[in-house]
Amino acid sequence: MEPFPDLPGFHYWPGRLHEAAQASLLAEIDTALAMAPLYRPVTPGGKPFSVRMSNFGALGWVSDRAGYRYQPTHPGTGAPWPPIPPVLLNLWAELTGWPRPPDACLINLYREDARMGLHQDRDEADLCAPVLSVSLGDTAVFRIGPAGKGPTRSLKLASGDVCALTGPARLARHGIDRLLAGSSRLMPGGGRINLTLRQAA
Ligand SMILES: O=C(O)CCC(=O)C(=O)O
Ligand SMILES: [Mn+2]
Repeated sequence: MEPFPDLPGFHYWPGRLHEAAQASLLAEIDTALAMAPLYRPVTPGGKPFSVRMSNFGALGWVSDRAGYRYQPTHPGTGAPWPPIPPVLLNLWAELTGWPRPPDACLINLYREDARMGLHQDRDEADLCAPVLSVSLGDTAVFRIGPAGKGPTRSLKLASGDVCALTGPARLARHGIDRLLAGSSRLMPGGGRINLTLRQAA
């Protein structure tokens, strides 16, 4: 569905992953994170992010003093990122219909007070390829507005919800205002994981 008719290209599939699928995806993420541990990146200005990150895929999004970029290895371990789980590749094929598979999947972990400021995803080579986002765990207040001028509005993203930025909404400004702590029991200790699939190269 398109929840905001004045933001064509922003698609939303509430509850796309049922509870058992969420739990098995979370188990796959946990296994992968043992090899590619979550870490706290800093902005190019040196400010720590409030989310912790890791990646799946041939390329992973990283940020440090040198800037934002995609790279094939984990900045801490130097090892390649773990492969993107097939369930996510299938979701991309089914929901986006894009002819090429994603080569990058950013993993964001939000604990209670974490947030993400309003930004555009624009570090990818082809800014026409869609961005697909999967939410697990506590509900987040997601904010989105058009690429240029125009009002932002919010949408609650709950565990199992999937959304996509495509076409005219590909460069929409978006971010996470806050979490609704305690809204999901999926993750031990609470919090939220967001998976963002992209074609980086
Ligand atoms: O956590 C989210 O839902 C958004 C994540 C995001 O926008 C990003 O990683 O670029
Ligand atoms: Mn983003």
